[in-house]
Amino acid sequence: MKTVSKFNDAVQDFIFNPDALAPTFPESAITKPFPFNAYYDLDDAPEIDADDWKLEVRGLVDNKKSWTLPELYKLPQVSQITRHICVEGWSAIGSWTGTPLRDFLKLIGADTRAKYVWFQCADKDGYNSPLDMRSALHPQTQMTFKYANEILPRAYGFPMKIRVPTKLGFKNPKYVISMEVTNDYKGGYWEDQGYNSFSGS
Ligand SMILES: Nc1nc2c(c(=O)[nH]1)N[C@H]1C(S)=C(S)[C@@H](COP(=O)(O)O)O[C@H]1N2
Ligand SMILES: [Mo]
Repeated sequence: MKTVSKFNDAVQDFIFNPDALAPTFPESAITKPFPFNAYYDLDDAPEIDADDWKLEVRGLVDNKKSWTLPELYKLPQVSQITRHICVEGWSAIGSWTGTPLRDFLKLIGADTRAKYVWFQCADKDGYNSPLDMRSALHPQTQMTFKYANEILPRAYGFPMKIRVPTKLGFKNPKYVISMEVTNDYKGGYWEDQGYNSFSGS
């Protein structure tokens, strides 16, 4: 009984406490192949030229400079093996490597009292998603540059995605081109179609 109760405590903590850590897994648990998902087929996924790409930083930040990929690759990176859960009824475990978003927000002098970090993506008909600041500052929320220790493949969001293991899949934007620190709720691709913006813990 004690074990079950402990398990329940852990689950409840994860559901109701936005600062709780998402479970992590061993390499052997990784789902192969990891699924691709978007609102279009893989052939239509953005083909981003690394030399042209820049991450634009906007809104309530001290330093609005745009970042090139070589500049971002120089930031300290960490790895996580976590579960991605899609509302469409599948989940998969993967390995992502990158810079904790909270470290980057600190570096750019973001006003962390602001309500959201809003991400825009390069998809042909647009994709965007707001992330509440508390989740943006969560220790496992990551600016991701690698999948399975290799440069992030096109399917999974080259050159950069935001990995938020405490949130549902659609709150993990791929092909990110800009981030804006803001107090305004700017909506998102799935959020605007009725999916709950919080969608996680
Ligand atoms: N730019 C962009 N990001 C996106 C999507 C998308 O269509 N475009 N789909 C979301 C959804 S619903 C899921 S489940 C995951 C899928 O990520 P994966 O292809 O790495 O599995 O990406 C999310 N981020
Ligand atoms: Mo999804």
